[in-house]
Amino acid sequence: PVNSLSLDFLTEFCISLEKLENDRACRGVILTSAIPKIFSSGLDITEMCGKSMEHYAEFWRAVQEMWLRLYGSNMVTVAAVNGSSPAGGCLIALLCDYRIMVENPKFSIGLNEAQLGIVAPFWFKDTFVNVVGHRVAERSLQLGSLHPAPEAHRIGLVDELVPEDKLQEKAVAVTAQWLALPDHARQLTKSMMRKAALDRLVAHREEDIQNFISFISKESIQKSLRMYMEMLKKKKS
Ligand code: CO8
Repeated sequence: PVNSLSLDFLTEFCISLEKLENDRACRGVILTSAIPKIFSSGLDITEMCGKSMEHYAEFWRAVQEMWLRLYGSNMVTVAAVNGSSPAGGCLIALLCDYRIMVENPKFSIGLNEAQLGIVAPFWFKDTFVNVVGHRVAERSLQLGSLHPAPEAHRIGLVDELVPEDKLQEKAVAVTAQWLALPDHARQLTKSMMRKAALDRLVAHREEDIQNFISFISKESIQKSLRMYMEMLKKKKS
């Protein structure tokens, strides 16, 4: 109901992306949500609570896989952010080539992990720094900020704001603009800009999985996540 990134969602997402990547007729992808007001609620917190070490490893590998495939995609990728986009939701947008968000200040976007008592891994941070620069990323990450759309635009986290009814049209126009360039030159340029970050995760993938498992299975972290989930439920009642 909130497009949370569960293991199943991430697996399906990677398979779909791979199919499109291998389809020579497909040169660009627009990522958006079919759910009104929510782009994605980020990683599915229930996948990180009370599960086995094997499950944490499998889940984290799937998150890494999504990151590697989307950040390294040869296609033009445009995020049409039509609602709230915390944490992993923000990450999906960050991995695209261009971000367009609905101008409604009620929708916010950011890497808010610190608010949950957890820490965004270095590769989340790398993509954030590559979009907004070091200082803005540092402050935003330390505070776990969720930026309302106008602020997200001001700090460069999203490239453009549009009225809700113009989002799809704008995303198609931007994609067409990017696709007007020769694929080869654009793809090599993209790869040059992103290679260092991609190589870094590939080189440290197993170590990163072990770090995640030892971090997430700590009782203090499990407690923070449980409290956060309770807070989400209480907010509703
Ligand atoms: N995972 C699992 N369940 C979720 C999540 C989530 N991320 N987000 C919401 N839900 C559940 C809620 O608990 C609620 O469940 P129920 O119906 O059983 O009570 C249901 O979805 C609907 O949620 P809301 O009532 O809150 O729906 P709203 O429309 O009012 O709000 C929001 C939607 C804005 C998306 C809101 O739900 C929200 O803010 N969710 C939390 C988002 C969040 O903080 N996500 C962070 C996830 S962590 C992450 O992505 C990166 C982790 C990096 C790992 C670090 C290494 C250790």
